[in-house]
Amino acid sequence: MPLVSPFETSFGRISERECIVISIFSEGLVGYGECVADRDPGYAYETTGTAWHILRDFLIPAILGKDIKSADEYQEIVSEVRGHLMAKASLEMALWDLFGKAQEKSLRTLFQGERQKVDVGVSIGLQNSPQALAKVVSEYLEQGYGRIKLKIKPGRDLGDVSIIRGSFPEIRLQVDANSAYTLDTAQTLLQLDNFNLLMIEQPLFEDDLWEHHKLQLQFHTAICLDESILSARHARSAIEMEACRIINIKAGRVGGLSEAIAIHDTCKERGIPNWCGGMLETGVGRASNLALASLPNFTLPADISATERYYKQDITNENFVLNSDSTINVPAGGGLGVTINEKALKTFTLTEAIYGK
Ligand code: OSB
Ligand code: MG
Repeated sequence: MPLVSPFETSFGRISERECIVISIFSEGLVGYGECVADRDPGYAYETTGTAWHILRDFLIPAILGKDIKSADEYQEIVSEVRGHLMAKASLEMALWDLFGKAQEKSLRTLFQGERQKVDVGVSIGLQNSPQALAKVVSEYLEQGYGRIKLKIKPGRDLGDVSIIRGSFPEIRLQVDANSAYTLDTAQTLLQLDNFNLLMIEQPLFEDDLWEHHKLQLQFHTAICLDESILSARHARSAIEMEACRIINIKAGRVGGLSEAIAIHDTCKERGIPNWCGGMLETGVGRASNLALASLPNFTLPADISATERYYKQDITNENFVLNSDSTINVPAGGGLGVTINEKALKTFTLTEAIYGK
């Protein structure tokens, strides 16, 4: 699916999003899921290719024809597959959609989410110059986004942030490095403490909890972990180690909505705020993110933007729009609360496979 504009991060540039859309057929209903893995292994090791392989050869055969009543039962069955959390999460999302549709309840209701609308922001990729970045930021502010996230990488950090902070002294601003620094190279980032940022997201490598602890000791600004947190256990370790003060949750990254909720609960008990991250999802994944972000400990603005920020044509009939208070409504219909635009889905489909008993 072509993005409205290319999205560039420290790990690469994406102009088109490639993803796997899951349909599970059961008892006359269809549940939809989206796999957040992209074509390239930039953000994480999983790709559409690895997810396709794991789904086809392991996860789908493990669940076909089985009577599965809960996400926990599903996770028990697929626990024989190590890792591949994005592949696992995509099937879990489709199961949740089915559970909700069968009970005629929204995912928000099933999760006991408290919000009907979610505070959101926009994540802005690296631009060609700080001037170009300032223009993009001002356009999103005009559209009504109340929180801006800038992507940074070595050489494109302090300069970009100081121009944006200088031009917009009052806005809620945060940065995301996607693991582009080491403890050594991150020393230049310490000057970010002067820019009143909400947080700095994932400065160091994903398996470096202890290094993040050392860096957090040097920073006044809160460190937020994204890539490092793959489970509630990781969240607990990171919190006990004081490796971060905020945790971003993406259901795809952690193996599914059930683990995402477990991380939320772990953080809530320990007074660590959460926010819902994004992976440039289609309307299917965005609906899932909104349901998750309705939970009470998601107290910081989500990376869930309006459909038009990502796609001219989405694969859902519903388009998500930004409210004037920088929120997006949580879908209220059964399951994910979205319907598929079959024609659009067909237009974008590269390959399709059907499995059944
Ligand atoms: O690190 O948060 C990230 C997009 C793709 C991969 C990783 C990230 C992102 C974003 C975009 O920041 C968030 C969105 O979907 O709006
Ligand atoms: Mg991130």
